[in-house]
Amino acid sequence: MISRFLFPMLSTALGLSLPPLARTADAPAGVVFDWFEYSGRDAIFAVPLPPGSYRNPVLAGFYPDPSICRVGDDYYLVNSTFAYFPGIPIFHSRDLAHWQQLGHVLDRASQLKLDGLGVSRGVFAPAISHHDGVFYVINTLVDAGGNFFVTAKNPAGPWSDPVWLREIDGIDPSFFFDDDGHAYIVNNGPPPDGKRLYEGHAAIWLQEFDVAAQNLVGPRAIIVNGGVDPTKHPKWIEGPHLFKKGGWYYLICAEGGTEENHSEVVFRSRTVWGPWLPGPRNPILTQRTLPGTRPDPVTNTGHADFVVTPDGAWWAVFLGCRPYEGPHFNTGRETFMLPVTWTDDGWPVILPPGQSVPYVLPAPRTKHDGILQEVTENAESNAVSKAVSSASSACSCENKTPVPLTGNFTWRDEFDGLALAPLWLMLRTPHETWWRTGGGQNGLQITPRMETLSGTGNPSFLGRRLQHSRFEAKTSLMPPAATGVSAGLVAFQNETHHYFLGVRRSGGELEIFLERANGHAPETIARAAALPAERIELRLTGDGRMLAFAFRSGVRDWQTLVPDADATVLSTQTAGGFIGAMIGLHARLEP
Ligand code: 6LW
Repeated sequence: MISRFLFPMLSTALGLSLPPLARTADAPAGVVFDWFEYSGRDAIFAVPLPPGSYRNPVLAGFYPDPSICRVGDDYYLVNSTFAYFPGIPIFHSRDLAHWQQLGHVLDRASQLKLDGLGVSRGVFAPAISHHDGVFYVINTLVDAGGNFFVTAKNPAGPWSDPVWLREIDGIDPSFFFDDDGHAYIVNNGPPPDGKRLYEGHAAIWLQEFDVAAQNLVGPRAIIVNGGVDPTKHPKWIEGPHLFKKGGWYYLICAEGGTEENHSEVVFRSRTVWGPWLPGPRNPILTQRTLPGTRPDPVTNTGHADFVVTPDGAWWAVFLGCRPYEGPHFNTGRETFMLPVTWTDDGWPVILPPGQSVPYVLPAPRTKHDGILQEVTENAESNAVSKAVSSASSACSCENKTPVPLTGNFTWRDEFDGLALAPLWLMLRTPHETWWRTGGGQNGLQITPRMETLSGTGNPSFLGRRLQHSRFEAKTSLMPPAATGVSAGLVAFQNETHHYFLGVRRSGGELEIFLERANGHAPETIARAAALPAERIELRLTGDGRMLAFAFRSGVRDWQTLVPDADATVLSTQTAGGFIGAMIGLHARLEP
């Protein structure tokens, strides 16, 4: 009974219309993973959270380019996901500080074709808005179609197929629905006449949008050329958002590039077409002037979006990073939040110059904060939080155990739901269903396939975000029955930077191996024989730049395979790109 319904239900829960993977008589069986457990223990998160306060980052780990909107008492937030599938997680909150994932905006293969893309291409910065009962998410699919938007009546989905905006180039589009009935799309684009006068020279473009016809109309114009001070050759003006307050139009943008010079800047104008005057105290957020030696630094801050509470308080979400040593961070660009203050002369400030981003600060005051505070404090304790599958999370989730998204916690998935928890992502668009969970089946079954972590296909790999620099990830699996199959635990940054702690059969024996890709093709850096056992456990422990890989077979104690692998292999500084590391499960046919 169960298997008859399993595949259709899975497909619905992930929004995929995929044929089940055909198994020929001689194809190896799926590898069974019994459970997966992830614990994070960052020192900065051990600082207690006083009542009425919240913790930064609000979304720890690879949650970059946040965009936010409010509808009544409800807030919604989205992030970029590059070549991961499903794309663009959407979160809900009633108090701005505690978020729960509703699902993904791009969860169908028909919406998101990522085939062949490098892992840092694809879904760049999205922007979410709500207008006239409709939610809009606008985005750029880099190297795979360009700018588009999708719409939904219910933020939990279903979201429409993409409406492509072929006439716009550049990235980071954002809608602005004016109160006079006009609507606009503002985005980053090329400098005037496409002539870059210096590296990083870009512009902010504006064009009117016809809501009824769902297309762009009228002239396209540059409203900011270069950035705040063109004489200083500002780099990478991007991530624009428009809003109106007190008779002024405001434009906020990221400037400086998404690394150590990142910042947020502001302009204002009496008309939407300009002239746009830069604020007198730009940047309104940056950490680039702070000493590199400060403890627990938050770096690379910028790419903000604003929201106003029903009682008129302004808040900014933005991205930032938490390096563990020098410039190295493995947790990617994370979502932070700070209050916005307004100066007497009518300019917003996120953080005055020279101040560092606080990790704990007073929460927004909302009528819901009492209830949610209690829920989140429970989730943040050492109690093990269990996976909630996406099928049940596409609802108003306040009564369910929230999945912890920040702070220290342990999260365990026994894969007993009929669908994968929405934290699990895969590389690029799947074209067959190679994973199977729950419904009385054993744990998670992953069908080994030829695609590898180094390729540009959709390998049999499910990953969740690394959210801490001090962490432990463990799994238990049935060793592959057949030779020619390997399976295990992966720490993935990109195609050329990852670790694979695997189990395989070699000459009738069980072998544990560690593969490392560090800028080149993967190489095996350690091997050990394991005792025959029905189950093998694999463990990855991280602490700053040290990674330790261990295994346990049968009842024996943990055996360390490699005690001191280099964690900076997984850092953005080493690997480049826009994404954070993922930890997950993988099965493959041996190359
Ligand atoms: C994004 C751009 C940025 O589109 O990085 O930090 C790019 N800001 O605005 C990729 O996330």
